[in-house]
Amino acid sequence: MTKVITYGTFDLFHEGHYKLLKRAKALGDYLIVGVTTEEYDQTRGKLNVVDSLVTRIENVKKSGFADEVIIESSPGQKLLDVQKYHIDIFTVGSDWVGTFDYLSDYCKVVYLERTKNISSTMLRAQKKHIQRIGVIGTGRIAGRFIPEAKLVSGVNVEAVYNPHPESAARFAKKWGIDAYKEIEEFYQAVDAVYIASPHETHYGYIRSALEHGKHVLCEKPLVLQKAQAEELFTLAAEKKCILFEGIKTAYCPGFSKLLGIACSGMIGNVRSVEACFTKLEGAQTRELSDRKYGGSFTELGSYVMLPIIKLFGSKYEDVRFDILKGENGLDIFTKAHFRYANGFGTATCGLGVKSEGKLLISGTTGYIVVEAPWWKTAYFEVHHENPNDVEKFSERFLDDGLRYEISDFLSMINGSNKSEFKLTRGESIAMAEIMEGFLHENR
Ligand code: C2G
Repeated sequence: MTKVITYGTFDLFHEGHYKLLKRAKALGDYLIVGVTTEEYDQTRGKLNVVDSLVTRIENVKKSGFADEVIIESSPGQKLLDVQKYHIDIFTVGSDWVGTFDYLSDYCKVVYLERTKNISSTMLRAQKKHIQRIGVIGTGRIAGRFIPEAKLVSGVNVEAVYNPHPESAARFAKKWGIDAYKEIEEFYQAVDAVYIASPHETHYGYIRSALEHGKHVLCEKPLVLQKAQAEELFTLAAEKKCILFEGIKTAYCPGFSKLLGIACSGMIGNVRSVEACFTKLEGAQTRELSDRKYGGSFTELGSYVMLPIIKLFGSKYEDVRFDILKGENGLDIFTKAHFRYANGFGTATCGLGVKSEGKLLISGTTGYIVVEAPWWKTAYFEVHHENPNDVEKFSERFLDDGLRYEISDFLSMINGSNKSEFKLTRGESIAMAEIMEGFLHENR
């Protein structure tokens, strides 16, 4: 008798799960299915799991392919199960290729092709909707988005669009999704889009996506002009669509905790916020060669403005820029100085100057310091006058950390406005205004 084992969360049970189990069963005579516990999914950083363990087990049983269901509750369990149950074949979807090769010393490891498009009749029949996401742009960040989206239950990245069809085809092949040459067809295939194209193209893509009734998660900077941001948020409201600016820091649990503490009075009244983010780039990179929209502030300014705007608000009295330019006239190091009625902020960013990437929040009774990479906030300290009086805080920030914004985006689409405060329209509009002021002065 050939014994096969497979594992999964099996949340919002869909056709992809069904087909996987069917093919797993066909590999042998007896199929064991391991269903993950909520705790295990939390430790491995999976967000938004909707169905309870009991429901997920029931759904696996209902498929009719499982001869036995077990519970998976810890990371090392697979190796033990394979030995304990005398398994001949371990199988899982192709999104995991390579990950479980270590089991091949004990049994055969088979990766079955993942089902690309899962929003089928089966889902509609169950009245559960999985948001089909399409990606616009195929650069580095788009590649980071896909593995992160896999860890958010309730979304499925299905499509990619790039005006250069070869780039789209390459990206689609790598990630097992569909490439579209025509943007109209692309919009037909998805419910929401993630825009990760060059900065200056954001406005056009956001507009067209909203006009097609698609929710939008757009990489920072959302747009480069205040009026464009206002217009797009108005359009989103008219179309009853979510428009969300993806500054990952704003949605990560550590940063939310930090803001809560800064506002709680633990350091008295906040009087100064200094944020710095530098990342050395070669002269040939897009960031340093795109004469019109490249440079350090358009690239990194959103991150360093964020804590200032979050803590002091959008109504600054003045903002002034100190700019160091490279040979081609692009800013390689920029400081934006903000003045508020009760304090000031400095946002420093660099692509051609390296500095200490720190976030320092000073208050009337103490200060908060977050070392680099503070934009992936995982650990910070609260200090007071007495140098021995230091409180330490930490939160998880997993992998590339995009899953937090994807999870909040999904909650907003599903009708919960509970995360809107993390980055409001007013804050995104204020940042677009500052970008506009910067570009006006310096291009
Ligand atoms: N799957 C698929 N097609 C999809 C979605 C999922 O073939 N469109 C497969 C996955 O590759 C996996 C199984 O269905 O083999 C269950 O998927 P999930 O519930 O997403 O579970 P996953 O996070 O992949 O967990 O220990 C858990 C395992 O490592 C897999």
